[in-house]
Amino acid sequence: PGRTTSRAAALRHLLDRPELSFLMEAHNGLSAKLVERAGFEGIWASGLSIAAALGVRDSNEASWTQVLEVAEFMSDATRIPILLDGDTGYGNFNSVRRLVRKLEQRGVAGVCVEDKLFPKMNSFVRGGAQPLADAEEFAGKIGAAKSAQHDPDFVVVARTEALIAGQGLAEALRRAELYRCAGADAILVHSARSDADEVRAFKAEWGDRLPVVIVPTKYYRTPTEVFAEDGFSTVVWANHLMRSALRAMQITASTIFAEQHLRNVEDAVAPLAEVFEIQGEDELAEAEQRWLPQR
Ligand code: SPV
Ligand code: MG
Repeated sequence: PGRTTSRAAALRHLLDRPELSFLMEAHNGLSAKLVERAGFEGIWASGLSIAAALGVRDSNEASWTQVLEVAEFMSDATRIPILLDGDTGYGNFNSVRRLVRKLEQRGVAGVCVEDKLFPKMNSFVRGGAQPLADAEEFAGKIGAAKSAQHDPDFVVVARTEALIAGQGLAEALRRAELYRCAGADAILVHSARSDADEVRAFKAEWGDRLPVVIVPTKYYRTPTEVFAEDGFSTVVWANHLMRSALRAMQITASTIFAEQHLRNVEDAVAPLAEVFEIQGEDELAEAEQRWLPQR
């Protein structure tokens, strides 16, 4: 895509092109590889899923450098672009500048930052009690993020939680416009409703000022064609590998615990040969032939 092959350029293309694009959640190197192998063009490095996989809450209990380490494993494991869920940016405008530089160094194509307060809480817990950042302060954060990038294609997505916080469409639009003026490359508008009405109303009013990203975790019944027809840019499937891994691991753990043998589990889990293939053991064997003394 585009004039360069950088992953940031590839992410920018996914956001800017007229056809709908999809980002699939991953939370570690393995899940990132599986996203790529499934055919997806980009990865959503989900804050919720990374936290859950680390065994902590989605409340900035993992430090930002711990998240960065996970993102680096995901980046090393794949070639497709990664959009990191950067929560609130882990601090103020200055924290976001440093985050952007570190993400670029580690091959992450873009970051999404949301207009809540640090430490954040997940958008779906304790609905309503979601204090928003001051809009002007957050716009400064977006501008600072844009000023920090070295690769002109690095993507900064501004996410507004105005609808999550129950502040209504007008406030969501007001905030999105401030963030656009501050230099955001795209707007993510989030909703906790079980229908897509409020994000569709947002898109109708917003038009094509900037690409709009949505996360239909709660309005999963809305047909994807509706999002395409409305002209949304990108759909994020935000947590479904973490949730599928959780269920699969629960079943395997409880089966082995109950049965105290592996006979009923072996055929239900991935063969070890597949694990080695995904890890690239073949390449290491070849490299050993080449680089170790052959006696
Ligand atoms: C995430 O995947 O961490 C997100 C999306 O931010 S949500 O969990 O819906 O807030
Ligand atoms: Mg998140």
